[in-house]
Amino acid sequence: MLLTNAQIVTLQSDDNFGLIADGAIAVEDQNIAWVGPAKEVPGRHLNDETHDIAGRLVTPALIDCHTHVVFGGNRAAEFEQRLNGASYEEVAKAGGGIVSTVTATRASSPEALLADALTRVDALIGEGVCLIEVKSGYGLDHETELKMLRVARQIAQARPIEVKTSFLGAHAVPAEWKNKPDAYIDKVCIPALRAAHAEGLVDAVDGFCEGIAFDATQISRIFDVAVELGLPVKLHAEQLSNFGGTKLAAKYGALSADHLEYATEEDAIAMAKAGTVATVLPGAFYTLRETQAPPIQAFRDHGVPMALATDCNPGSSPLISALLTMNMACTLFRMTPLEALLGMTAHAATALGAEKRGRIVAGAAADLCIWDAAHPAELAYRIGFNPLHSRIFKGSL
Ligand code: DI6
Ligand code: FE
Repeated sequence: MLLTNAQIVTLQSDDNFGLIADGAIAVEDQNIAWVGPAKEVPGRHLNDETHDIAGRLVTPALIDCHTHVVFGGNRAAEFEQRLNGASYEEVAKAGGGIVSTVTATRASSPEALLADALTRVDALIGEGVCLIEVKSGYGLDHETELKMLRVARQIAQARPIEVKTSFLGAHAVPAEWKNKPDAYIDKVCIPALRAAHAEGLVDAVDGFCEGIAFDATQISRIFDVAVELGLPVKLHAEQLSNFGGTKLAAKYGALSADHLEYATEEDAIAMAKAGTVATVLPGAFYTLRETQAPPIQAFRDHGVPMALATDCNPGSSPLISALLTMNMACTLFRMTPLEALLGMTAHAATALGAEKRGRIVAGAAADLCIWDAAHPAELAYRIGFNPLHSRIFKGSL
């Protein structure tokens, strides 16, 4: 296949988005075989099946590198209670909060979990997303953690999308292990991780390093098992306080540290040295009405790549839009439209250890978006508007 008459946002350089004004892309066997100016198309591609895309904009497909799209129920009632004056603690005592999602997820059949997750995945696909990460972490028992990860794998069978899974057994201490976080890690979390890995269900290991969840010592015991199993790690770090997660993540050479509102310049330096991506999550910042933004300038100054993601979850970020995430990153965090697009493409790919994704370059996967837009800044600029014309997944329109 040969795409012609395209404005190609290659992201091969930061200079004007790496734009090729009148370009062509040749696709062969699910990969990009050639990209360049229209008048330089090599002779071997001139007889390919040609699609004139009428001057539209082409970007790499979007990547959502931090989601919790598999979960039971929702928390709209809790949202309402809080708007009527209930505190987060009161809601939790009344059976709300993360515990209610754990209860609903345990009670849901795999079929129901999948059907529910697909409603969210379809919305992301409709905006040009071709790769998502999906975490466990609402099971918090052996059986349900594995059930969530099997459902996450099934998403990629049910829809034209690629899925990377992260084991997040260390998301919260479940009610039955209250005040016994270490026992929970030893008796539930680590055995579930080993079993999930043995079943081929785990691409990375994640944790929630926070006062209300697990400390760095507890997370490091899980990360040690990840290292033993040859799995990369990532971490929810510095979301509500500076709790040492970023330095821990850097020490383990994590793919990414995520949230990072309370990270410091020193944390940014540690991440730069370790090659750890900073994944920022404006949906959670917005929903929790946080006022301290992540240290974006420190990430820039020290050359830490910034990824962006929805953090789609029923509690702190019921956000199911990659485009709105990009807009929020610009408006709330003062990221530029180029940084937002890199955050949803090339840097998101790095945060997932996904090679050959996120830039339009020969040899990369042919996962592309065609937009009814004239300039790449338009993607982050509008609020609640989707200019996607079509999506190419693994070389197929
Ligand atoms: N950070 C968050 O903001 C969510 N998980 C996490 O590690 C909260 C999840 C929830 O409230 O259900
Ligand atoms: Fe999260």
